[in-house]
Amino acid sequence: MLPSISEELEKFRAGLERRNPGESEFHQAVMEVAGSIIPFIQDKPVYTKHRILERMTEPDRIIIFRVCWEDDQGRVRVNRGYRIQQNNAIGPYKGGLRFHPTVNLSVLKFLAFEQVFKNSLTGLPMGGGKGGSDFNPKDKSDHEVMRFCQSFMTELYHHIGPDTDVPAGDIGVGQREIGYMFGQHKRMTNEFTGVLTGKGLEYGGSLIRTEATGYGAVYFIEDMLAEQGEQIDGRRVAISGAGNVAQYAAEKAIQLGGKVVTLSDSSGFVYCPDGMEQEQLDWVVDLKNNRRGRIKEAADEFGWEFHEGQRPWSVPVDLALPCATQNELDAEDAKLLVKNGCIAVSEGANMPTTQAGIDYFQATRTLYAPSKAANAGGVAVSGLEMSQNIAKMSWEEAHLDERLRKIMQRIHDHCKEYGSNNNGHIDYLKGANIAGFTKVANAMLAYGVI
Ligand code: NDP
Ligand code: 2IT
Repeated sequence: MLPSISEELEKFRAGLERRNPGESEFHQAVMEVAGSIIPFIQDKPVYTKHRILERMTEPDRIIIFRVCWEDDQGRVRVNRGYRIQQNNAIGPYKGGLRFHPTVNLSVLKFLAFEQVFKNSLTGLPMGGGKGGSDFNPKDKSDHEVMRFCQSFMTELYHHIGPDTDVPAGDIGVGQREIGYMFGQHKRMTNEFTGVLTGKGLEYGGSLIRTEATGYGAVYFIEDMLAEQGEQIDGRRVAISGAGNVAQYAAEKAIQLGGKVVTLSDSSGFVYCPDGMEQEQLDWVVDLKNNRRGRIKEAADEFGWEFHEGQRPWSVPVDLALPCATQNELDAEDAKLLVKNGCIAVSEGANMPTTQAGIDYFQATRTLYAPSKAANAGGVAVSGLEMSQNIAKMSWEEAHLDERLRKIMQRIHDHCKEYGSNNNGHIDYLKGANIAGFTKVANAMLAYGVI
């Protein structure tokens, strides 16, 4: 007799935990995918015989290195650098770099694993990777950030290249950090190539890349709502975070007539019950990107409420876009959101909802767009930046936004195709996992046992 799905899943979990002890974020991301894929492949022995899912959980390679630099007082500082090259079955490794004190192997392995499925969903030829460091750019001067980035790239450059591995930004890595790293790579190789994405427009960057992740997450929620005959116009929207993804999710939500009532950072959230104006959002963008201030200053400036140490999921909203970090929305938050009338969630951040939170959204049939689908717009426009670099051309803004819009719509439709249940409910998580898996798995089968 064939083992049951739950027996298969438990056996798979035991192997995963034995091979990767203590890596809770990595276990969480893999088991969330396995929950869709193990039932899907049960009657497709080609995938089980070739151990495709097991092979996908094992990174192609992990590079760990020391990063030494000198602070403004002349003291020697030591950080750890990482690059996880997870899977290049369908294209060069591609994925961001995160600089944050919470960075460790488990966090980067979960991000690299997710990236493989996300990049596959974009329809572009990109494999998956992720990297970063436990360096904290927040309390450092520009010169310290520059010295760190130069030291980091002095080691990383051995392992990357436009046809090998193309890093980009993530938490703590924006255009400033990309500029310093690209400059160092160019200096060391004497080559000007598209080895990083998210570059400044003057040196090979793409229009719409800065906006792409946030815009894409809103386009996805627009498509989920349209499927139900609904729209964003007039809806109340809670957004967490105040960084790159949150800023442009807020901008697009406002453009489509939504009322953005919250933003947050790691110190708490601001509540603006009537919805913020674009000019107020511009002020927040300047605060965060140029003055590098705290979100409370926006509450002081505009007379909004500030809720110290809290997350924004307790206020009544129709739509929620978690855009800060992993596991920032748990089952209690999910219950509160649904109780207060929330009908749709689109994840701008990577894995922001805990498994129990996801289960609650699924059980209540709340429209739920998982990060690997909802935030794929960022890496998709990174893929378009790579194409422009290879062609030595720059495409126009309207063309790029249209490409992004179409890519998000196609991801939505793929998720619907693989995630539609008999009861009429669309399980976007199952759809995203299966659609993302299939392309990578079939490429791996073509290569044989490697
Ligand atoms: P930024 O560094 O620009 O902004 C991060 C925001 O999240 C800040 O407001 C930060 O607050 C908050 N935050 C970070 N860590 C925590 C924490 N532990 N607790 C509470 N708040 C926190 O990063 P991005 O906007 O680029 O990234 C946000 C999310 O989106 C991440 O999950 C990232 O992986 C994901 N993502 C990013 C893409 C991109 O293109 N940039 C693409 C796809 C996904 P504070 O300043 O106080 O730390
Ligand atoms: O999580 C992500 O998709 C990113 N941080 C963007 C990756 C990229 O290569 O643009």
